[in-house]
Amino acid sequence: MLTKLYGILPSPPVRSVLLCASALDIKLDFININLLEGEHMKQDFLKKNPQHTVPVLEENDGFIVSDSHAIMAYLVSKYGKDDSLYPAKDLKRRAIIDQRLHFDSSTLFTRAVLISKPLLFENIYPSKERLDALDETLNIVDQILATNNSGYIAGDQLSIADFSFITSLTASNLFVPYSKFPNIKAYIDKMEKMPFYKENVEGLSLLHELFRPKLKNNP
Ligand SMILES: N[C@@H](CCC(=O)N[C@@H](CS)C(=O)NCC(=O)O)C(=O)O
Repeated sequence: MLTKLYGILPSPPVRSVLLCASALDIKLDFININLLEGEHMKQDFLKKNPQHTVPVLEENDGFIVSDSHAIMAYLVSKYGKDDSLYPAKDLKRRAIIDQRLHFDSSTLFTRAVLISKPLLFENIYPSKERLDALDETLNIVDQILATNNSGYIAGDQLSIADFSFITSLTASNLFVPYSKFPNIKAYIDKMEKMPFYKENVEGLSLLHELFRPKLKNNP
């Protein structure tokens, strides 16, 4: 039996795990959890993840781990042919990747969610403060990419941090267009050409379909 991944395609962190699985060339059994119908609040799912978020990974021996960043680190360590996407022994490279993963968790994805969640569930249009906070974050990402100057978000090669950033950035584009951030634009153009990127396409377009009508009807 395949390892299970609980999620929903429009979710950026779910897609990060799918990009990672594709880069590792592993198949997962995808189980849809419809957040819009509240399936993440049902007892069966809450037993797996009391935080009621997707993605959640479940191994056949009953091992369960949630959070896309933790899941990707686990998948590389357990199933990777090598550890290049998340090094076990190169501590300095791993520290930089960890910094980016925490930045995504604490700031980039979170600031986008502070806009998307009220809009999706309560039709609350984002305040200027929230849009400015996301704009400020994208400016930081643009600077990281400029300083790094490798085409990757951490160090000079592909890592799991790229899977987090590419899904968070392409989702944030709904609210703050990245056209004014040249390094983000170049980064996305580069990632779109990578073989694993195909896993981002359908979910991203579903996310845009969900939000576009809501954004059109607001100031
Ligand atoms: N840091 C988490 C964030 C996961 C997350 O917030 N997922 C959203 C969907 S994009 C969710 O499940 N929201 C439902 C909820 O918060 O109840 C990760 O990377 O997995």
